[in-house]
Amino acid sequence: MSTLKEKFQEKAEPQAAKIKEMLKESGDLIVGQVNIAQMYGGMRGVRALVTETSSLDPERGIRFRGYPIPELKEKLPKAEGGVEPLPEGLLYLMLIGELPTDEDVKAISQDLAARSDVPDNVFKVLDALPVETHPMTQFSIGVMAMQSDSLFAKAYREGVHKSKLWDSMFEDSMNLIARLPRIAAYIYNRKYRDNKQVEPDKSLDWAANFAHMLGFKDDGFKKLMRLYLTIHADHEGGNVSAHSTHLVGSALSDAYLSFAAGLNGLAGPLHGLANQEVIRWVLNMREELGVKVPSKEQISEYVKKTLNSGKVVPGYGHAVLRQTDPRFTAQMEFAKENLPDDELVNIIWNIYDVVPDILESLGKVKNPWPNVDAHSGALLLHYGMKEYDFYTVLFGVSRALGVLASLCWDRMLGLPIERPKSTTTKWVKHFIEETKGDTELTD
Ligand code: AMX
Repeated sequence: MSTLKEKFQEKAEPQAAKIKEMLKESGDLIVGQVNIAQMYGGMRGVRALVTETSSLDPERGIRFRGYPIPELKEKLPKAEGGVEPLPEGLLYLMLIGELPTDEDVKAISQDLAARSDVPDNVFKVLDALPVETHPMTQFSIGVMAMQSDSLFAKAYREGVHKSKLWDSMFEDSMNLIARLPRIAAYIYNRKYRDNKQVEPDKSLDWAANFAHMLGFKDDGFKKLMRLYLTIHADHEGGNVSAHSTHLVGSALSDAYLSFAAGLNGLAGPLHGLANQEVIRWVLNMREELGVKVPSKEQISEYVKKTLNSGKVVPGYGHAVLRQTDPRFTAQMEFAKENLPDDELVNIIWNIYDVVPDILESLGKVKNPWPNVDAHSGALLLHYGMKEYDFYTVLFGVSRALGVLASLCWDRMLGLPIERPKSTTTKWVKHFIEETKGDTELTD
């Protein structure tokens, strides 16, 4: 059986050649326009990136290589006796563009286990940080501490031909994916469990071993981790973590430098940090109201209070989606199946009944529906992970799968350094004056 790297090469090399041809023939076709509001408005809707691994439909949500989440849950290989997909299978799908077999996935699990040893210096670097440092900061530093191992940086320094750099990018990406759970678990155990570290169990799959190293023995938590690490892996190319990884990688920075940039973006409260913000917000609501299970009326009042104090309702809204996030739905289904009577989960569902109408009534929120972060914290809390500052690290472990698969594609396609044109408000004002002047003239 050929290795994942050989399969990637078999698939991606001819694709890279076809894209070159396509660009020669059709590179000058116009796909869109940009208006002034988009220049100041975070470039919403500007179609200016190519990302192969997944694509986001505003109404139907994420498609990984064309497959929506419910279909993935059905078609991706599972652990023995398991019901949730294995994230290794999604990595295969994103890299190769085809569904893997059970053997393909087993081979990835074994390969990741074989690559998973973390150099001692990384733990020393983490130990040197004040324990109160936010877990995402620690995680990013942990990733950076491994950068000296980069095979890509070494290959570049040794003058490897540009067309062959994808090979060392692939190796770095797989090494990084393999080691992230260990680093994340180390941070968790040092910060929250009196440094009680758990040695990896290399016979387990990637997600189950992560759950094990985090000190969770419950099979339910392993099951949750498999689902969690699958659904958070990718959300096309324009979101902050994917785009920053891609952008930094375009300077031929290696996978460590690029992924650390992505993690730092994920750590923002409008992006991946929203999952910790949701739980913080829900717990604050209970505390302020002095009730364990607030009624829908009480939730409604609290939402209005949040909005009136100039804050966002965390876990709601999206820059692209215009419907309930299928990743929210997948977690809701998991909860209905596994923990339907959980108090906090029921509060999350009541919030879902109340928030969209209120956000809609503001008349400015483009998507009043819940995103992925609205549900995840309640599931984690159910299994005993109460340290919500850590939640975004889980997101980061998962996000590595998508953004690093994309980075491998970037190098295989030989994409150039990213360098869009920026402009000044002075230029914009001048442009408006000229355009209006033209309009008046033609009138
Ligand atoms: N609560 C209150 N106001 C909201 C809101 C929410 N959940 N979502 C959007 N708005 C407001 C915006 O702040 C903006 O207000 P302004 O004009 O006064 O500045 C207005 O509605 C229009 O915004 P938009 O076009 O609908 O959204 P956007 O594309 O600018 O931002 C997002 C998208 C996700 C940042 C925003 O919806 C938000 O802040 N949500 C809460 C934070 C969150 O859950 N983030 C996680 C997103 C998923 C992820 O990346 N993990």
